[in-house]
Amino acid sequence: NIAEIHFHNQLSGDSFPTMTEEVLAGLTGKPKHCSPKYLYDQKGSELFEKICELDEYYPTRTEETILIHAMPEIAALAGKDATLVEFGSGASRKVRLLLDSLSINCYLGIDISREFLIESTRRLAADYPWLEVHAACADFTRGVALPETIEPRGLVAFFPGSSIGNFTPEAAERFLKSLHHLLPPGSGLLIGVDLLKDIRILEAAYNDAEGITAEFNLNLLDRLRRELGLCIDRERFSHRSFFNTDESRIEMHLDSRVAQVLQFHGQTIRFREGESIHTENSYKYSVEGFQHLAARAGFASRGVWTDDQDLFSVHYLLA
Ligand code: AVI
Repeated sequence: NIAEIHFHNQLSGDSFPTMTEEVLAGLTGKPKHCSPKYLYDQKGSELFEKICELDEYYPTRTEETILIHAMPEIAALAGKDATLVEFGSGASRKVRLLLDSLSINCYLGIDISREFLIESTRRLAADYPWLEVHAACADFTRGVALPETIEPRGLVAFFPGSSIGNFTPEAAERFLKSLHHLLPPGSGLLIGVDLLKDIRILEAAYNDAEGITAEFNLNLLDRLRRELGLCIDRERFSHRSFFNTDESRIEMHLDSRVAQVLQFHGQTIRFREGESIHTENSYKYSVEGFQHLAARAGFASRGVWTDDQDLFSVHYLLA
């Protein structure tokens, strides 16, 4: 019993560098880096779902608790018959909380991981038979657009999980500006933002005892090997993450355990022992710091909620 969804491909028609070009530029860059979006192949998306269940990884369950408590106020702000657009929908779990409590008749999930997106939106369509469900496989770091069949009325954008923290603050502002441009005045943006806190709590969340985060990070190398034919051996790298206080961000790296040389598309890539590929940043904000950033992008704050330990925040912003 497969529920029907309306499927859309990359929502922007512009031409962008390919994955090979981007990875090559990152590995030959100084310092070496790779965009965190490439962490999310099928396996990576599954590993991320496991991370969300970990004791150490507080953001997911904390955001859910905040959403549950704030739901009556969020419902009042979102109004009736809204269209919900979720960025980085992943397993589409949190959105169920909204679907159960808000007045929503159309849902669009946007995610970079195609099969994962199709599976999770199909499940959603089966569980909410009255809901019009759309899925768009798109890389929203390259700009945002809506499929033509989605009416840009009564829109509520949902960007949970503090994925905004995976952009640099400058890129976050650009992204929010483009969202502001896309959303008609009066639309809402419900966004989860992780907060600055005790370094020990932060570092534990990205260095879990079971090693799932390490596996999530190292899976990137398996993906580059499988999809791009890069001769790279995960045994020669190790996961490292730490809080960079000056930059207010968790950094995730893959450290080369040995000095090594790789060949990729005619380029020689040399690693010193201990040299890393920087694979992710996860910026942490104060409530006010994020409100200022959102204001610079044109959004007005209509509500902000946190948990009783001030671990995480959820903001309702008005376009
Ligand atoms: C998706 N994103 C918000 C997660 C984060 O916390 O920055 C990705 C993640 N990386 C390691 N653990 C989780």
